[in-house]
Amino acid sequence: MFSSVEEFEWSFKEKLESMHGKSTADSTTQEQFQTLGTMIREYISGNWLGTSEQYRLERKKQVYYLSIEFLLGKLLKSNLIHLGLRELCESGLKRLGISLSALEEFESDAGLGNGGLGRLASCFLDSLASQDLPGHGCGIRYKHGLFDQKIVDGYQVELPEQWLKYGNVWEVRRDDEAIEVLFGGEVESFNNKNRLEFRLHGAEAITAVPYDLPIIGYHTNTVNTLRLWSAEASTHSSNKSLMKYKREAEAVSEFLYPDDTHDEGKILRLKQQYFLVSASIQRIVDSYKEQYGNIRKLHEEIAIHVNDTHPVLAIPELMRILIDVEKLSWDEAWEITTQTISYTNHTTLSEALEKWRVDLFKPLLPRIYMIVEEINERYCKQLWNKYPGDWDRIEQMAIIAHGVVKMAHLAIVGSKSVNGVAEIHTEILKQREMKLFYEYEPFKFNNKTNGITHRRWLLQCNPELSSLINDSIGDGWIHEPTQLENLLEYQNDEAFLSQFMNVKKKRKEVLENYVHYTNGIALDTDSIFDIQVKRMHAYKRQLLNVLHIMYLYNRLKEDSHFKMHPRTFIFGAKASPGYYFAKKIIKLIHSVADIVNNDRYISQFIKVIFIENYRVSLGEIIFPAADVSEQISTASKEASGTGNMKFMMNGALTLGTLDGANIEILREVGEENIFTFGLTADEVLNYYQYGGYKSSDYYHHDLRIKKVLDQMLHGLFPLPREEFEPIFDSLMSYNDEYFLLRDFSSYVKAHECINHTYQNKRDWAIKSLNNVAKSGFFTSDRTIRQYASEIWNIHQRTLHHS
Ligand code: GPU
Repeated sequence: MFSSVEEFEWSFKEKLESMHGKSTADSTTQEQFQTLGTMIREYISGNWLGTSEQYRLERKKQVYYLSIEFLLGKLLKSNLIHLGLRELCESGLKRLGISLSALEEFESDAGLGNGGLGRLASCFLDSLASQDLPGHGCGIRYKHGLFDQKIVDGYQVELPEQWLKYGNVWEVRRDDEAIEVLFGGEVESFNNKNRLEFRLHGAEAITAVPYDLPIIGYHTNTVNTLRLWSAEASTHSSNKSLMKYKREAEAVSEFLYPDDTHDEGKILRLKQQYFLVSASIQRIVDSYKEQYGNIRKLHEEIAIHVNDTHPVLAIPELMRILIDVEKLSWDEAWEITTQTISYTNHTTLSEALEKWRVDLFKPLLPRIYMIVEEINERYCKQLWNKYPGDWDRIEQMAIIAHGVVKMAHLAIVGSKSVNGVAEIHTEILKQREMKLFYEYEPFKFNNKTNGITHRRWLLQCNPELSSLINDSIGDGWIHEPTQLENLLEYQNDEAFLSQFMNVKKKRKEVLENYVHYTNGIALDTDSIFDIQVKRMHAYKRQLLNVLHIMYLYNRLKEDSHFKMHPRTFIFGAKASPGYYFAKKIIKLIHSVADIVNNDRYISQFIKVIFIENYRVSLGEIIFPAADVSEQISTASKEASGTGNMKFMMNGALTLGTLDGANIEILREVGEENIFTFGLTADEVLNYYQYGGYKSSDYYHHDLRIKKVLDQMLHGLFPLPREEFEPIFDSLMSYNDEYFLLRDFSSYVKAHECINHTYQNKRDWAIKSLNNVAKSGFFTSDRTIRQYASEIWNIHQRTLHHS
């Protein structure tokens, strides 16, 4: 099918004809895309089957990565690159008058995630397969992924996302592996041969149907699986009207919750969590038993990882199966469960720590609730033995307290490993947020600094930079990205530096094209592209960026001698639909953009661009075009960040606080290759603990701040003062929870430093090159190797080349 261009051409025509009954000339882009996707899926089917067969034959320990989100993006291009077939397909299609890039463009993003957490899961799948590691994903096949964002008059409007409109060419529905998940009902206890046993009666069943996606490793035969569960009505169930039951069943996998780091207290969300967990764990145990029989050794052959607390019901669900179905004792079941499950924490924001009210939890999942209660009771007893009389401590550590189930506590107690996602984040967990748990079981806690797949985030999205790298240091970096360090030998090579600068220029032109086309605004590619793309959130401080732009505007207006290198400030961000403040910031960015971009004088120096509907596929054109990467969260608040790594890998210089992985970026590149500013995490946390910050002092004593805040209410925008009053109030009446005013002057200085540094383009290019060269540490291959050896104890499969 793919052994020569001619053969490809022939196969493609055949396939198009058999699938759609059309000739190339009459076919639509959709049909062509479907044809190519199908050919690829058939092409890898042997390796897909072969991979799982071999895991079985070699009795490889396997990890299942449970995640409520997988933000995959598009798959055609990466699949072709991984298979080494892209050039061949491109030529073959060209001969048929078809543009491969048009087909790649046509594909919808699989946007089954909100942001960093879901994208991390996708990078991990890529790194598992590419390193021949036995690891699979388990998630939900949401009918609608994260909403599409439209901007209307500067306001965000959400539209339902439709990624399945034309079906999904990569998936294989597996009816034979469908399984039922039970909700509600009552727990009945009975005696069986002197053993107290439990069963549910009157529960409602929802059928979980798996759709499997192949996860194709880079230049290897390994094809792992991402299993996405879809909810359907069960054939035997329910006394409700059939239509109502069907609607309710399907609702479980209808929408992804558009929340990022906020706990969504909706019962449907809890249903989704248990649906994912129960279907996945039941199937994992089934296939284990089929192969090994003896359930007592489950933890020796299987590892189950829970991505944040969303899938943490895996703990009581596994207990339920081991006790109620496999008839093990509590102690045996607990030993196996706590040796099987591991957990990653992704935030310390208290509003993001999941808590479920008992009065919601218990009726929905009565047997699971019983088990959680038992886990809690036994745990509290153990604590009592260790800390007799210390009620206060025990209450703080309990899993159930004050009528809520604390999911993070359940996760810590029921896992063998608890990890944070960057060094500072793990330290904050150990020393502050989870201090008591760390004191009790210090051995469980460890750090796994996040990473990104350098295949998508450099090789694929920046072919110009990749070729230049290949031409200088060779292509060994693709297998071992720390080899990017060899680029440092070219720091003084003028010819190389000029090519390196040309690549950046070229990539800025690509983004310019896109923005020009979509926003109708022309950009100056000689200006500094200063970019902040990430979810809109108060702690990420897009507002600080805007305040600084308003300040620059004032500066330019007031002082005709003030000169600066032209800057293009680019934003991309979705706000959770119910997050009022975040939506206000989107409106503010558009209002500032209107003023700035339409001012003849000002717009020579500054432009402000908001890119609508930021998503993975847009990230792929945005990261390569950046000169400056804005990573300006309030120190201690951003667990890691991963966009920071994508920018760095594409040669942007970070403008960042000492937060999350920024600290590790600083360590890698050295302080001459990064711009840092602002309070440290300790300073921030001490302010929270002991007080001492008064934002109004900064308003009254810093005229720059006073001016922009006053302008927000009146004088700059043709809007009633009420429009941005909530923003003003957050900074003044509510004492600026995220220390924007405290960090403002330090942020201005860092920007001045950027402006100054950029004057020497050669020096800038060298700093940029240092960032690319030191980005190898942030490959998710490294992260995954650490998970594999330090948590999961899984090993590469042996490849038999045929
Ligand atoms: N993160 Br909790 C999300 O994207 N969504 C969430 O619900 C939670 C965390 C992010 C962190 O904010 C970010 O700092 C981190 O890099 C990312 O998870 C992956 O660990």
